[in-house]
Amino acid sequence: MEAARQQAREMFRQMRFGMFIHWGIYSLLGRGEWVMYHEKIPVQEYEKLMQQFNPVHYNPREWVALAKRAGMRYITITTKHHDGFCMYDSALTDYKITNTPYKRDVIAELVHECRRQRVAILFYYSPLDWHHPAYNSDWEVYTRYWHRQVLELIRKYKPMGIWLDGCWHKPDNIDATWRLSELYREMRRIAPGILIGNNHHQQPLPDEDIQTFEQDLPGENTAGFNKAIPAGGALYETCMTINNSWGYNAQDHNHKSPERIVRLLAECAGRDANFLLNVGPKPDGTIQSEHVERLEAVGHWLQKNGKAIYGTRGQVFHAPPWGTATRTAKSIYLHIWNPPEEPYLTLQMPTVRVKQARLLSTGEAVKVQQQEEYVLVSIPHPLPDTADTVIEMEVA
Ligand code: FHN
Repeated sequence: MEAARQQAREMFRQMRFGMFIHWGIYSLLGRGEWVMYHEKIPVQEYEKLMQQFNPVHYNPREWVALAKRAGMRYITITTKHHDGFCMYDSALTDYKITNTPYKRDVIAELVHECRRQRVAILFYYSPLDWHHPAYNSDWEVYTRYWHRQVLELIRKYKPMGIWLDGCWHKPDNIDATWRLSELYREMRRIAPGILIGNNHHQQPLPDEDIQTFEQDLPGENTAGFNKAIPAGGALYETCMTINNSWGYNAQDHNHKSPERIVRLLAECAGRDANFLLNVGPKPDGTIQSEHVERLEAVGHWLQKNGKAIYGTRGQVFHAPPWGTATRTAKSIYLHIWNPPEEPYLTLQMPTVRVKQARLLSTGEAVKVQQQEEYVLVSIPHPLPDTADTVIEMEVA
């Protein structure tokens, strides 16, 4: 594997926490990103949204600053969703953001801010396209179109990775149908270190770097497209919504609590997975306050406990009832939110010697009793952080 690709994979894994952004002209209707399909809106009707799209309050500097306040190290944004509308200045279509009253290339502006604020950026792109006339009439023409758009995105904006989503629409013989290997080869020719993810709901292809688990944790389900397929070396990434909608949905108030989001982040890291948490900006370019508040709460937790997430690996214990655990070469981090009755944890760790332990957020020492086959770790009652109390154990 190319050194540049290997390096990008390692950097991606160490980042652990990203912001997913689903934003498009569908946000004008406020009923999610599938509104065109669910409400059977004819293409000519839906296209009119383009003339209304004018996100005057779009502020990429604030979006990136929010991601950083949340402790997110990368952003993955939709450049084209299934509706076919391009949120960037594509040379291959007029159905794009620069032909709206807003006129500006929102992707270019976000890329600039990410570079300035040193946040990595990846692009979501949907090969599935409800708008392009050739999608249903001339598969060769349409394949050339979408392949060239992906290459255009890489050449023009140099993202860290491409996150494809929609090949599940034609799932048979997926590589040949969508000519993925041919595209991946060309992607890697022009950008050797580019990361490739494809949410096709099947086993990752050899040239794919990221295996996506949508609204799910690796290993949680063994059925359907989320089954925890033994990654052929691919990195795991769970993507989730804060409420239940990817694109802005004014009626969806089912927002996860900050506590639940912190635990999902820890659960992902404990399963050696990144956590890509989604926001669906409003048509005016702002992110709804319920999501801003939750992101800032997670960022506050990460300020005190980030060492137990960033740059760590998972798979330390198998499904511990008390929470989860992450590790580095020198430390094991116990993430505790469901403590046992006893005032201690019993950890089966026959080959590990614990040198000392402390509460990560305060540095307060924690008592550890080393036995032959296991270790007893005292836990404070009540837990100082009900969302996730982290104990750092320095190990020999
Ligand atoms: O259909 C899309 C959906 O709109 C959204 O983009 C999610 C995000 O992972 N992916 C597809 C559903 O699997």
